[in-house]
Amino acid sequence: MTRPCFTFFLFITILLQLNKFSISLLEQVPSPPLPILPLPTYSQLKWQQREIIMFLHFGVNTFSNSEWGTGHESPSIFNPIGLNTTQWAHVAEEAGISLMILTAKHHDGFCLWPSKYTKHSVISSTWQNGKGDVVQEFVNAATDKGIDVGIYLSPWDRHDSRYGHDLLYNEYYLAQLQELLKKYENVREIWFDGAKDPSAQNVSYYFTDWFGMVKELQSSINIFSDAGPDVRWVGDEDGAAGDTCWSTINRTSLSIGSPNITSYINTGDPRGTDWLPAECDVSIRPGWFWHKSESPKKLSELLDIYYKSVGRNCVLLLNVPPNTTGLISENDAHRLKEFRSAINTIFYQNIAESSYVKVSSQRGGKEGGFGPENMLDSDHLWSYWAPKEDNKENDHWIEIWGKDDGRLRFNVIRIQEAIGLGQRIQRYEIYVDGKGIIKGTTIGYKRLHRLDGDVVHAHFVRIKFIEAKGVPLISSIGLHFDPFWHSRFTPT
Ligand code: FUL
Repeated sequence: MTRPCFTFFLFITILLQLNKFSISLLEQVPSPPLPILPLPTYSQLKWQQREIIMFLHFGVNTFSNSEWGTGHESPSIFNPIGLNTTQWAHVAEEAGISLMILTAKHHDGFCLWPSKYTKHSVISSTWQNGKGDVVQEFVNAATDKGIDVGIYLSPWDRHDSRYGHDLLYNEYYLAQLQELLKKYENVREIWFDGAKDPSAQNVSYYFTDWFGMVKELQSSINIFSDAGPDVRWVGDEDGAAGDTCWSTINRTSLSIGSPNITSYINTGDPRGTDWLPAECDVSIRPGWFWHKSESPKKLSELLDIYYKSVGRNCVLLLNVPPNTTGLISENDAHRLKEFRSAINTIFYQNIAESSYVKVSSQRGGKEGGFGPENMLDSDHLWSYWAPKEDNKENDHWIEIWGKDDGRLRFNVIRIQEAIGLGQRIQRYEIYVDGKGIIKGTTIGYKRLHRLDGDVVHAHFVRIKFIEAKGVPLISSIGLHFDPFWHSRFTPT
């Protein structure tokens, strides 16, 4: 007689356990999706968020009115009597710039700090009777304003007699690297230019030794070169990335200084096994160094550059060269301020914030924490919309609708991926009121589409993801109005 009773008891217990299990499943907060490798490092993420970095080319070329010094310049010509690095930092601060990179040594070999390994430096200059140190003043001024610093140390040295004697020269270069990275702390980026003397192409630079030493001395630094290892060159000096631009690439296919890699580094590689995002270097003026006869680019040119660099998943490295007095010229400072203010004007208002945002599905359902509202907050890395992974049709989309049947007025579309979990999207399409207007490839940290033609007045915008390496994870979207672009059209 005890048997049926026991079976019944067992049955009830199992039912209760199952019920408990399903309740606890329901109560579980869904976990974030797995990343798609490769991933950025912490320092690369910090770098990406800077968006614009300031480059400063300064040295004997500033005084000899040249771009590539011969190395035979007398150090006495270097005399910036009104040098004021606080003014440099102030200009950067006003432009919302958080990192400044200075040419501690350019191809002419003249050093802006008192290196103990050469006399061809500020020591032999007229400036401050040879007692000055531009790099130190630069670091102090930037640090005072909470701006980070970076250093450019040209491997090509047209002055030093050791250049061309591989062992001797590489030791000399490495000694200067150590000197700089020991003396000036918290350097956030170091710039290795691949240029070589055209008549001495067989000269070897021991990049592996140099990079190893750099990381040993300052591990959170980002090393820039044609081939990284942390930041890659974009392949041109116009500040323009490829329309398709992956932060991923195969480093083994790259060699520093090779002219054959420029198109590969311009676009990156969806199959790349290394996270190596691109930096777009360009000067605010025609030359890298200051020349009296030159003037800054127009605001519209700078905005074009912004859309082609920051708007294509890259960081813009904009050169603003100090003049012979040792100051950033008034017209450059003014243009830079205008540039920042234009960017703020364009992106200050996000029309999507006052619209309805609908999505194809959301991970973990309504309360899962991966809803469309995450695309409208200020966290552009770790707060993101994630669709369900089990969507059979793989049909992932976002729609932005004007409220109360109102129309959306914009001419710029912004989309950002949650790159902390990898760069995923390979193909997407954008429709305005059902009409296809954009067929896009990569997105990455930030993708900006400035629309051709006049301003759009639409009921809804649909972004459809066609192909991706995993489910799309979108950290931010925006519809913006660029009045500077609009003004290029004759109003009707
Ligand atoms: C180039 C150099 O030759 C230019 O003078 C400049 O420094 C630019 C940023 O990199 O390779």
